[in-house]
Amino acid sequence: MSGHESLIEALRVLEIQALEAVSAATDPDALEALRIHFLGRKEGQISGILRGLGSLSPQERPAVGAEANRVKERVQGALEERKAALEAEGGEGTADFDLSLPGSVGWRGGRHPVTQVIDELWSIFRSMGFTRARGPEVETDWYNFVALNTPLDHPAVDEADTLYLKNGLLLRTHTSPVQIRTMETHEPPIRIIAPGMVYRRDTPDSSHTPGFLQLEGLVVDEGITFIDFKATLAEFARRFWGPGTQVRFRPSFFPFTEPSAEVDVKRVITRPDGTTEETDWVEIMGAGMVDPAVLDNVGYDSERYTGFAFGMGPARIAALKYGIRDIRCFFENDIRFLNQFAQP
Ligand code: 2U9
Repeated sequence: MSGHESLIEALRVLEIQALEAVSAATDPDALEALRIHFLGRKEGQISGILRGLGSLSPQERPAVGAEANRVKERVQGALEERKAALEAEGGEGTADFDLSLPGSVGWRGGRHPVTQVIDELWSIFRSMGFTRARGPEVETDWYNFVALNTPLDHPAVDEADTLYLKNGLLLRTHTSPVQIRTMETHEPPIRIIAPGMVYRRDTPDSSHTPGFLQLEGLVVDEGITFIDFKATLAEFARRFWGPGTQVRFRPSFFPFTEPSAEVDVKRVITRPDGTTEETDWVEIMGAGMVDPAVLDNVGYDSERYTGFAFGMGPARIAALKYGIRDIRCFFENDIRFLNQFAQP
């Protein structure tokens, strides 16, 4: 190998070493050290070869000079490119990483829309002095029907409407047995709400599911009147649906209340996108003054005590509140549906 060939060979080795070192460098100081090592005017390895050109013959000089310049430019270019890349990654002196921005929060799940409604109903009644009562979902004819003044030949007792178990027990068709059990074990004053699952032999459609949540309430004390009944439920309705909500009581019939009423509200729906719509009257609950026969059945003196009761379906309330036309949406657990009710 002649002198100029070995110099060209040395240049190519330096070129490979320099490019590898540049791409491995992780900070600007390291890049500057590499620049001095390879291209520095005094000590630089590549510059050193350029300086030695003088000892070559005039015929050899141009080829080595051209190669040295090519390697020098290539390494110079690689240093600049690497410097720019490090800065773009967020090196010192760049402003593309804003530490003051809030972090991104991962998906956390949230309470089911019907649970949100039950919590809201509960907090309104709690603020009015109610406590929460619970009882079994498997019940007897007595607690589910007879004690509630519903004779066993009443259509609701029929197997077409009620889910019976093999041993003569049944799945409660309302939470009213909870109120009977509470009265059996407590003296007045009674002021309770009973939320829970109830079961009916219904074919599912847009407003029925065979199992559903109910929230019932009961107030019993001396001197409870129809005024207490109307005022409590109207106040509840305005607390839930908004202060200007119109409320009306329509005569109705239930075996366990006398007189009985259905409570309607006229409200304004606010959709998630902020648009609003005024509705017709919609029914939000059934209610009435507790039938004296029911008080007698639990051993209360119905001459001394009076009371009122009410019942509602939280999923139905949630459907009205959110403008959902098919109640089954709440029970299919489609995450795309439920996510719309996620809270911040
Ligand atoms: C006792 C005495 C009386 C509870 C009542 C209703 C009227 C009623 C329905 C609302 C929608 C059931 O879920 S729903 O289908 N409920 O209309 N419930 S009065 O009356 C009682 C309860 C217990 C001891």
